[in-house]
Amino acid sequence: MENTMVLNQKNLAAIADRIPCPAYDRSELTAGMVHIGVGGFHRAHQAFYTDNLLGEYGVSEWGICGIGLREGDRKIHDILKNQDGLYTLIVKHPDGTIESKIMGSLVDFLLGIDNPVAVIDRMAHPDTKIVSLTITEGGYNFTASTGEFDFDNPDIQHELKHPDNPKTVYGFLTASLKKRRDAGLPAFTIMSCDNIQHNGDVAHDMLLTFAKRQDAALADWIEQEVRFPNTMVDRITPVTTQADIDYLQDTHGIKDEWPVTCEPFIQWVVEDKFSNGRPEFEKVGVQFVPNVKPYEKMKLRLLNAGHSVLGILGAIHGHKTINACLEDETFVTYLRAFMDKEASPVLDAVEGIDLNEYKDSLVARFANPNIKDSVSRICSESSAKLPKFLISTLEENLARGGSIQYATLVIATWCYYSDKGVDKNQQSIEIIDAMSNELHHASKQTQVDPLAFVKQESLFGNLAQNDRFRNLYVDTVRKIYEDANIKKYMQDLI
Ligand code: CS2
Repeated sequence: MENTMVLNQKNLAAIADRIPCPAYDRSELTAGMVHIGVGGFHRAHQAFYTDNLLGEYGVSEWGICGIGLREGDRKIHDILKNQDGLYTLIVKHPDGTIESKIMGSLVDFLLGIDNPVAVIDRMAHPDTKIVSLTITEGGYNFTASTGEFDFDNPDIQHELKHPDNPKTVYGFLTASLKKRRDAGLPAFTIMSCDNIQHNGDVAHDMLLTFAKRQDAALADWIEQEVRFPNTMVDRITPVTTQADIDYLQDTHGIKDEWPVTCEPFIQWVVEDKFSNGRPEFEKVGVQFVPNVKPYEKMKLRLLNAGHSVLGILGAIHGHKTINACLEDETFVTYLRAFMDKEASPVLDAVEGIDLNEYKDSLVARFANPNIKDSVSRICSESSAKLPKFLISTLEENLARGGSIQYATLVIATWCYYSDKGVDKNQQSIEIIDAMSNELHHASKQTQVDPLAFVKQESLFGNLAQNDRFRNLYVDTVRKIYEDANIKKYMQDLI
């Protein structure tokens, strides 16, 4: 398309002739929310709901200031700065329809590594009423099997000694809350939007553990003043590809350096407990409930675990995307068997939700051929995901004498995956995991000690000591090491 327009505030009026743009006055917005961890998911989810709210109800005090705490956040920071916080959300429907819209809810972006004081000041600003988080499962700094806060983390050690020069989310939260307390300002709400069961409770427990060690009086104030709602968040948001960037340029003549793509489905269930007010998100479809826990568990143990089942088995089989797995009858049947026979029996009933319909909808969402969610995204950081999504289901089934075979095949395959880094056709697999060295080292011992991988207690607790599990696991991992034709073993179980 001729006459490409760079996405920024100056060009917005002209871009609005091409695709829908924010019609509200962005110059009026203040940042009632500060969000740490502006990845694709935040931009497809909370920032999307916020954009809808700002557009439909003109509530100018609920803009979002993005915060990045890691060097890895610099790229998104620089791009969003150049684009005045604007970006395109590209919603891809299963029938091939694509809806693109410019989002305007991000009003500023700060980098903690460049200017920690600016970040603290922004969080301590009277306008800030909520600090929300998508810092990933690994960002909460606890040991997966025990849930204990990890004080050995050198950044945490640094923050304990230098509270004015924070590095992690915990140091920034305590520094800014201290400033608010000292200035007589109300506390903000801390709203976790990560895929962790009881994410608000976890954020509370971890922050309080840290704060007690850093400043006991402050910890008391936090305990009394800060609310930590649990939330269940959901929208499949694949990694943005060059093809998505080109699509915008070719189809609409818009140059956006980092658009976000996602599925049409979206859900957000939030506990209605806030320290200092909240946006009326219920007006744009957010569900506020007294207790979010059954929803979270259902989502993590079916959607996220289902993803991991497909991702790990699919990676070794050689499928590149989740929808490719769903085009393969063996994978569809296996996924459904895992959900019906292992995940569902240990779920609590969720009022108003028919579990069968929910599972059908997941299968349909995974099959969306336009989403092309990569298996490598799903498998990334499995060491932070599987303990919560899959291993907990397995442990609960062991305790009740339930089926464990579907999850065990996934764990044995994960061992092979971590060891070999190739699929069954010897094609290499890119492993993205903060624990990849440890995983590789442990899995490499499998030939000498078949239980070596599951003896990693930080991930598996004492699973390796359970007779029923160990017998099945040893048998399964041996077979996979003899012949990595994973589909054969899947078919044996369905
Ligand atoms: C995925 C999630 O890799 C993963 O953990 O299951 O990113 C998933 O796409 C989102 O939680 C959907 O809400």
